Amino acid sequence: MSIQTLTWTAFVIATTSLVASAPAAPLSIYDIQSSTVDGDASTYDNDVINCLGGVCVAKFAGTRPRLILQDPNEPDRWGAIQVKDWIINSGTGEYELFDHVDIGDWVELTNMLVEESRGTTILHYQAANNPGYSIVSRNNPLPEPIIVPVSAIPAPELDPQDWGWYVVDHNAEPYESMRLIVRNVTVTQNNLGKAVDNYRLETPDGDACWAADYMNADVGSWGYHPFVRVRQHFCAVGGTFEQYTKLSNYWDYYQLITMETTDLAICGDGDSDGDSDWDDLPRFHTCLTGPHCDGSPGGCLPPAWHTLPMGRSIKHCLMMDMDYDGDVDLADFAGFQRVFQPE
Ligand SMILES: [Ca+2]
Ligand SMILES: [Ca+2]
Ligand SMILES: [Ca+2]
Ligand SMILES: [Ca+2]
Repeated sequence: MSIQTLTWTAFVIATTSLVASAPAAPLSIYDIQSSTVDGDASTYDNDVINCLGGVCVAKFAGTRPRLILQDPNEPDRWGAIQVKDWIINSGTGEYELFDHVDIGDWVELTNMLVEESRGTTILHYQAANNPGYSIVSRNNPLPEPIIVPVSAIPAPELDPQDWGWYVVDHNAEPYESMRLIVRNVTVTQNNLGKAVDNYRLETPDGDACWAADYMNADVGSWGYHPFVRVRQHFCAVGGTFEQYTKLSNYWDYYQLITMETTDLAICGDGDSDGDSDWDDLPRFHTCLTGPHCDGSPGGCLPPAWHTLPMGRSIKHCLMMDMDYDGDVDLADFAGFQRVFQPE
């Protein structure tokens, strides 16, 4: 072998090893969620990947801390993912990722293990690959929750063969870990699901989904929010959407997880204290848009509703749109009078 051939061979080996050790191109949340083997589990399950990440829209401390990241570039489907961080720094006693990321931070992730955990795709932060994340920017606006028909996220069905509850299909999967809102629903059943903490939300047409409050900051780790009672009606219910699967125990269902009291919007209850009285009138006035929805600032459609100059932390005027037509006008004032119950 000539010197030239040897040199070329060495060059090829060096180049090849350089390519092989280069990090793979980072994936978007959409890439990870939308590539599935069966409409559900991600094809990246068990892979270690880099992710372009998204905006932190929620944090759930619980006993096993999790963040939820949503990519504002994917507002309609496959746009969110949960990230778990169970690694406590022995020096500081803090969770390395969870305790350093705030809501509104855009977080990029490296060397994350993709895990299909009980039906939900989760990125697993690993100590061995510290730091594993970087905060690209702070104080980003949160992507809007999307209003979906209840029929888009149907409740599971009971299989009389084994008395298990199973998803009808995976058409709801693109919404996994995204923030959703359903409207005009009534609690028709509770004590459902693996942890006996699910409840059924049903529309007047009989469409139904399952919900739970285990991530609700105003509830605690288990149990129902005090607003959640059988026969309670809500103008809107918001939350994070996730799947729970444990087929060995006959469970596979999608559930809407409320995150705070304001996710449970009782009609006419503008200050989220569970009743409709004089204190709710200011909210009605602020939400009052008139009958024309033209998308102008202060108009009737979200996201304008999000930016209303109210001191209280109510995110929507959906509790005041009592005829569900997308505006707050005199027709809704008639509805407000019907639910109005002063002390
Ligand atoms: Ca899933
Ligand atoms: Ca998924
Ligand atoms: Ca009230
Ligand atoms: Ca209306």
